[in-house]
Amino acid sequence: MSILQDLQERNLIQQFTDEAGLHSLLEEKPVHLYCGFDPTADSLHIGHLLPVLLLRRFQLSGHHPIALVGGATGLIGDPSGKKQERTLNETATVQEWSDSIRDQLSRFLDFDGVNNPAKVVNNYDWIGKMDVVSFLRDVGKNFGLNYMLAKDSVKSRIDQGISFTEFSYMILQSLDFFTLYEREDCQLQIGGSDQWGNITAGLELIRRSHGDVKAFGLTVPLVTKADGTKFGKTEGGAIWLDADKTSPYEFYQFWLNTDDRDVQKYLNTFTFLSKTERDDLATATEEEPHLRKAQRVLAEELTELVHGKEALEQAQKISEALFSGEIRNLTADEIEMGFKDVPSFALEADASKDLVEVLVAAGISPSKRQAREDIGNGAVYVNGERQQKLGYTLTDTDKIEGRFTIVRRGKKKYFVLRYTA
Ligand code: 545
Repeated sequence: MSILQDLQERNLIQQFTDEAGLHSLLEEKPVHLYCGFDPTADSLHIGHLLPVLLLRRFQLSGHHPIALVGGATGLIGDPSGKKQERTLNETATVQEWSDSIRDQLSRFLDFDGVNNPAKVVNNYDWIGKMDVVSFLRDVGKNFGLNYMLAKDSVKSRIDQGISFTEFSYMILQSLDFFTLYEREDCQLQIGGSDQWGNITAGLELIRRSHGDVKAFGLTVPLVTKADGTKFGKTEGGAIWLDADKTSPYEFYQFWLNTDDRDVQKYLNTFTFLSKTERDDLATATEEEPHLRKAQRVLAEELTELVHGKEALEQAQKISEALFSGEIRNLTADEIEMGFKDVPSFALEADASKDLVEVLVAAGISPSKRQAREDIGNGAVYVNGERQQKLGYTLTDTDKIEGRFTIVRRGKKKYFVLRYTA
């Protein structure tokens, strides 16, 4: 199967500029292609994952991916898909974010291969040095005002307002494509569907100086959810690729919670599993939906891809411990991840820890009488073990690494006691 057939089968293509032309180019030789990422935050989130993985798919089929970090464009602000003018970020901040985005992107690509190693570039290297006269004479002259006003990113902002800064953004992205075309023989730009206008503007610029050349654009569709809510957002906010912002456990749980109606689509677009493997999982969902096998594989594939094998194993360990209630073997760090959204209560390390008093103080039981009843009924668990002794006092052995004690009341209600010095 050709790469384009594979992408089509996975439903990974929204739009092409010239399907037949691109198909024959990709079959003819290894092609250089790029996708740009503006440092508008210190991390990518899963909304950026499809184009990143698309670069990887192209690399796996022998092509040369280039990840562009928008050190310059990140200082300007792309109006595409934005209802309002952005506030400018500080130069130093954008610089810092550029470095983290570059490191993240690098994890998905292979730089060592002898045949088709990946590349990371930063558009500050050419845009940052450009003087204003050259910009207006050599680049700006190629863009008609009507052409620019007709772009969605501008047209949709006319009433609301758009600065000259954001209005000019498409020229910078076009200059990038043009520069990479000349310097790196880059013939294809990919991006999300919001990037269509910027990508085609770049093709226009290349055509104006190189005539009827072979350069192409391709966009991936927006990821949607069957329930109509926005993909990639949870109550806690975005699902980041940075483990410090979204722990591998949360990341794993996010995919595990995928709706049956969405899981096949996500397996197609986010994983590298073969058609047969994906078909088998579709059958599993149909025949034994309660086992959630497809969700489990999806969560495993993505957690390993983004965070590595060890982090996946840890996420699984935490998930199993929470599911079975046997949390004795969790480390304090694992508890921190697994119990992030669980109510917690601070306790002074050397205060008295009569269990009844702790249950009331932490709001786990509403009164001392109820607390005693809960303990007597066998509804109270300390670190996963039932504690039925009235008058029990928490000791140092109940402190996991001196930091936490996990109390459970009933089947599922968890509380974290955190010890403060
Ligand atoms: C800059 C210079 C170029 C080519 C492209 C760009 C960036 C482009 C853009 N892209 C988006 C983006 O989001 C922030 C990511 C880092 C926190 O704004 N003008 O930079 C997203 N992009 C990936 C997909 C996208 C797009 O990085 O294309 O559609 C999201 O899926 O919104 O020469």
